[in-house]
Amino acid sequence: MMTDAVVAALAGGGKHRVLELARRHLGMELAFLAEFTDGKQVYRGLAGDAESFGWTLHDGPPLAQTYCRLMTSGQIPNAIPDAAAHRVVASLPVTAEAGIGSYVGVPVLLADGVLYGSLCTISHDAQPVDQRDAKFLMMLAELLATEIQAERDRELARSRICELIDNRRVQIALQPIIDIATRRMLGVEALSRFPRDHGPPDVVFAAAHAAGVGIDLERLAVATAYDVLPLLSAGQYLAINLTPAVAVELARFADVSDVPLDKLVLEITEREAVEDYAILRDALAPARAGGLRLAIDDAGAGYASLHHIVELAPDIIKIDRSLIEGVSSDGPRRSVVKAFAALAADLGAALVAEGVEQPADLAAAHALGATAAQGYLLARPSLDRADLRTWQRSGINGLKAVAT
Ligand code: G
Ligand code: MN
Repeated sequence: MMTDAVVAALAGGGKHRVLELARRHLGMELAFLAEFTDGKQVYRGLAGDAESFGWTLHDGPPLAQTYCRLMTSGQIPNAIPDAAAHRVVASLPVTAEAGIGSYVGVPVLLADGVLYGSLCTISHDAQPVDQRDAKFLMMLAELLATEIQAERDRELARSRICELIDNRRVQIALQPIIDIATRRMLGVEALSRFPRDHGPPDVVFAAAHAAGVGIDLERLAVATAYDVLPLLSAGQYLAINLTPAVAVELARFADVSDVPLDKLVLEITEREAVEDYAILRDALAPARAGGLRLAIDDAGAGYASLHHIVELAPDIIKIDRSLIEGVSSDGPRRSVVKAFAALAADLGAALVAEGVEQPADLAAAHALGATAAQGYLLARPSLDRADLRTWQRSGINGLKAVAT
């Protein structure tokens, strides 16, 4: 019963409710969570009549004069039913100053065994508290410690991401998209890369969104990718990747007047659902009217099945690499690519085969109707601006990264 209440209290947001639960269950006047920091006992949570004890949040006395320090160092027990009758605490100044009659306190230990502080309840009157009450508080302390640890982890993750954003530590890797017939570069896809110790890009973006700064990171990535625009030859495009939700958000605040929209392709992945197509269509309409092209990325691999294509009338369809790998020898894959080719032709969309690694798959995709391709076979997704210049001069053969 009590455990359910505790879980509900935590799920319902937190520390204060757990403190309130501790106070009520023990029948005390005040419950508090204190952090031991810089030699002080700082109150991080107070539930009950803190004022009558003269205590305020984020304030606290030097640790040396506290019950909690004596308790965590084993000099007093966890439960003191009558402070006036206790040899050690009776003479502590705080006993008279705050008017403490009884006390139950337990340490709060974080996952790594580090002492965070204490969870305590106090009353002005003497109360028949005992070790059973302390045991109950210990259980709550464990739950609070989990919450505190999670908060710290979140804060750490947030500051790591903010450091990335503040110092603009994103690099853009480029991967050409090639016209299969002519081997000319139609455009480049921009892929964000972050310092290795932050993990792969999708993990970094997910962490940024979880930390509430996802849009800032997305905006930085897009702005950095735009640096490539001046390097493109006439007719070539820069493709950037956004999830549907981020596309709506960025489009809302975008000042599209500075961007050569006719050189830009927005890739929307099929791996993410679109909650409301009308909202996405409306958000993108001004930019599309100005020349922005829309590509459906990872087509055939997403949960959205064909909905994105039907609802968004893309200019480009990019077939996911899971359908391209082995297309030269796999009947069902051939059928799917052929169907995409028919669909693309009907919609007037260009068809790109993604993730081409084998010459036979490239030839098959071409024969089945894909006009453009992208993949390790043609160029790695790791070109920088200098590589791009080389490419502009000497085409596919000028690239050291090209497989043969
Ligand atoms: O979903 P999207 O198409 O934006 O994904 C691009 C990713 O695909 C990049 O991270 C890139 O590293 C990867 N990629 C590009 N070409 C190939 C390829 O030929 N094979 C494989 N396995 N991955 C590729
Ligand atoms: Mn893409």
